[in-house]
Amino acid sequence: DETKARDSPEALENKEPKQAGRKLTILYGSNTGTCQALAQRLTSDARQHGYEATVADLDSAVDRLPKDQPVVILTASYEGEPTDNAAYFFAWLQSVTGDKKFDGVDFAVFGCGHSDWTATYQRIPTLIESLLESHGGTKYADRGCANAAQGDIFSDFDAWADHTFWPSLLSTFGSIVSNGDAAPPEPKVEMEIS
Ligand code: FMN
Repeated sequence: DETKARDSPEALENKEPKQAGRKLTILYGSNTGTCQALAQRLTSDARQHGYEATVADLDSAVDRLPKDQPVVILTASYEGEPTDNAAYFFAWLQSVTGDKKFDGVDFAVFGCGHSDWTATYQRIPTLIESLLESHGGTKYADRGCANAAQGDIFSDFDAWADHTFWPSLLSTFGSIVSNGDAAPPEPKVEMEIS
């Protein structure tokens, strides 16, 4: 019976190598660790959505924003300026000219801020989004924002991730988990009629 199952066409189909997870790049700008922690959180969620995530700070992406996989940027602002590990990245974005540089860059942005900084609330995430867009980048999910002055940054982030980020990412780029693995059949329930 086992041999039969192994040699059946269905069994051979199941021997096809599983595709590796799709790729996702997570970039953060963080001074005191909040956005870095959110990046770690997203990384562990990625796997269960069929994505293999790479995490790095924004400065490591200067002149190398990937164009072959979606990018998600999580960042704070300080007195309206970028974090220490996003300063080169932000200066580089501002130096870009023309409307083609980020053709092929698919991105989404989440900002952490504090509304006590009234004039510069969410300045850096907002500017990163508009600079990427104005130079040809494509936004695949609406920007999220958390305000440290009210509520909890982590639950605001989770709400954005669950209701905006993942649904947009999965509908734009697909998911191995949902496309590749058929749901297991319903167990048969046999009822005894007496
Ligand atoms: N948030 C803003 O939205 N705009 C600001 O201009 C701003 N300036 C800040 C300046 C200081 C000195 C501090 C302590 C916070 C400021 N914030 C501002 C709030 C931080 O961006 C927010 O707390 C964020 O969650 C910090 O993220 P991080 O831990 O990843 O660095």
